[in-house]
Amino acid sequence: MISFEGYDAVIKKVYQSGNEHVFKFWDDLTIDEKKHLLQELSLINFDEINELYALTKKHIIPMEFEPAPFTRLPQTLEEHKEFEYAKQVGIDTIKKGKVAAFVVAGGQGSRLGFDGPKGIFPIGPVSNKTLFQIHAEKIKAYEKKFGIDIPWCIMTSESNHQATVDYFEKHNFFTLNKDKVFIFKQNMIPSLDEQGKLILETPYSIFRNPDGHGGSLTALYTSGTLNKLLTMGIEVLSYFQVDNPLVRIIDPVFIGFHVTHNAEVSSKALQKAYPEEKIGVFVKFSNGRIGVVEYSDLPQEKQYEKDEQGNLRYGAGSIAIHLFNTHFIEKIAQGNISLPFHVAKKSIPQYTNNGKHTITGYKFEKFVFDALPLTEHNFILETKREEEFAPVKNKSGVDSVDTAQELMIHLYKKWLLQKNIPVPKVVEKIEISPLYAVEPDDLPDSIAIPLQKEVYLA
Ligand code: UD2
Repeated sequence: MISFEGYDAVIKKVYQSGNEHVFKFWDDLTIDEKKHLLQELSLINFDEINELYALTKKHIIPMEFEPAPFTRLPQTLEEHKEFEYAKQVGIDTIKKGKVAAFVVAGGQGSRLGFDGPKGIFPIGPVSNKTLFQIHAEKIKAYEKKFGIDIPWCIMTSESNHQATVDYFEKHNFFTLNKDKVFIFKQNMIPSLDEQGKLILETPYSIFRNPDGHGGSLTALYTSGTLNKLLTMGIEVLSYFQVDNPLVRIIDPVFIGFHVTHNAEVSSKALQKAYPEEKIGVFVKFSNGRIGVVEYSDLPQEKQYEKDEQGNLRYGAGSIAIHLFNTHFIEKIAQGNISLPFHVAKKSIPQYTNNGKHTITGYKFEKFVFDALPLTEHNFILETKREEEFAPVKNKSGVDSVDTAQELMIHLYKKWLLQKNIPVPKVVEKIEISPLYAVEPDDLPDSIAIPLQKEVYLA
């Protein structure tokens, strides 16, 4: 057994758990590298590791479920009145400074073939603005509209935290009040090989992956961000994913319904475009709780099942837009209530005598929508796909840069049309800066759109 002053207990645990292979390169390490490895190991909870590995062997039989009820888009006069009332409540809540924004941005742009935080990916079809800039400018616009500061929480992960902070600093936080932009890291969790053992990433570090966006609730708490929000009187956290440039970050109607329903979590739903679409679906479990079943866990027969009208029975898809009550997050975090881990079999680079080799192993992630079944009160609101969802996942094909940009252009044209502002035929691409209009109502009554192929209204 190796030894190192001050770390005897850690070393013992590593041997007891059968992970002594992590010391394979021990004799070649410098003192600092040895310390680094032992420090990483000291943070590992080996009981948890055993539980995670046990998960990979378990055949989890999902609880029975049926489609979840949701509030549809208004159709009747009565429903329109309800939406109008919710909007007023929402505006009131926002103006009282009770709402903050929260983006999860722990993922890398690897599926996009982009080396860096996904938020730095340029997506503006004309402006080339990055996802982060578009989100920041939306928040700026809402601040102006409602006459208040809107705190913004940004969750990063170990691999992109510094690059994210540097980016915001370089751009002066896009003129947002930097004291109200909270950038914090999510936690990491070791990945395991097929035998349930730790994996070396370098001779002196363990391969770990971010613990999923479900780790965000704990990270908000442990980073001290939640406490700051509570001190500021923030009651509602508007949660979204970095890869959706169409997200309506501050939506009065949604917020109003959340408040009037006394919801701990509220979510937006839209009709799935096709059965195989890669979004989770809202369900009601047999114990009466509401939740989301991820697309990869939805049994195939349910994926294609139709209702009497010929629509997908499990058609209410989750686009990862939620509102969280800050006291609910506090309750979860303080109560040490852990969301469940999901297992994914993935290729993982392992450090060996001959350099890095890819092995098959297990990564573990928490999903934020697993907080839904923990709620006493929740609310699901239908929304229009073309107005709120343009996921940027892939380099090409479905949910790609091209499709997202097309959806953006399509929405901006629709806004102008709603205002009876004609878009000349020669215009192929049009983009509206959030600082010019964050909602169609913000557009002036008349705009002379220049006769050119690409137009940016800013
Ligand atoms: C997610 C949802 C899916 C649907 C879709 C909409 C899950 C499991 N699936 O699918 O149901 O709503 O989005 O676009 O939620 N992230 C972190 N830390 C992590 C992992 C992810 O911050 O450890 C962020 C990531 O930066 C991104 C978001 O979470 O903003 C979603 O991650 P993803 O692209 O891996 O999720 P996806 O497309 O599988």
